[in-house]
Amino acid sequence: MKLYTENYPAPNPRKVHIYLAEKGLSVDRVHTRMAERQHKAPDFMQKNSLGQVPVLETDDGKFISESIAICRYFEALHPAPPMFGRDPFDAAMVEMWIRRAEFRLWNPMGQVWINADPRTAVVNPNQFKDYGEHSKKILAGAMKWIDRELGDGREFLAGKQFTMADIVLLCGLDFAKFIHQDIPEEAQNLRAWHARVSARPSARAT
Ligand SMILES: N[C@@H](CCC(=O)N[C@@H](CS)C(=O)NCC(=O)O)C(=O)O
Repeated sequence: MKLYTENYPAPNPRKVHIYLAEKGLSVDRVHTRMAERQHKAPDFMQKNSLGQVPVLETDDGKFISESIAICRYFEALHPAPPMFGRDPFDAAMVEMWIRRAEFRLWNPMGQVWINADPRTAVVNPNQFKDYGEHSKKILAGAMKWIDRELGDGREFLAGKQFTMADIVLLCGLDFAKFIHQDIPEEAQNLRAWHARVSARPSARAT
């Protein structure tokens, strides 16, 4: 198997890197240099028509895009330790929080990156600056909402166990920091959660 991937701070590849570290799995990595636009090269577009990383090439030469789909593929091959829930309710909580983290936090974060960050202006010359600025507020609101949710004292986002939902949130928050959108000072539950999951060895996977 081969994982076409990019290094930190690319947040979607990092989800897979952290997941693999948690599972104790290693996969050959093909460094797909985004700065050199290798993810938009014709041969790469054959692997993923969206021209995005990560992409997993399976041993029988098939391609899987989407970070969560790649992790689910590994999960089916290597169920232990479970990263997508231990029973039906748990699994629903993990799915619920992955989707909430993606829709509520990652979406506005992506809009800040695309529309308000000078580093993407070259590839996105028609930035909607107002929308980018507005998205900063939506992103901060999402962080405060998750902070309130964590106020019930649970250790991890989807419950008692560290799961894929924590990985999605961690990679989102660290990328948000990279684009200067840090966790609000008053969001103490979220800050404590962030410190807790960042202390895991897997968080060093970049
Ligand atoms: N939903 C996809 C998103 C993949 C994605 O957006 N990857 C970024 C790197 S972090 C990328 O390749 N961006 C280039 C582009 O969208 O053109 C996933 O979870 O894998």
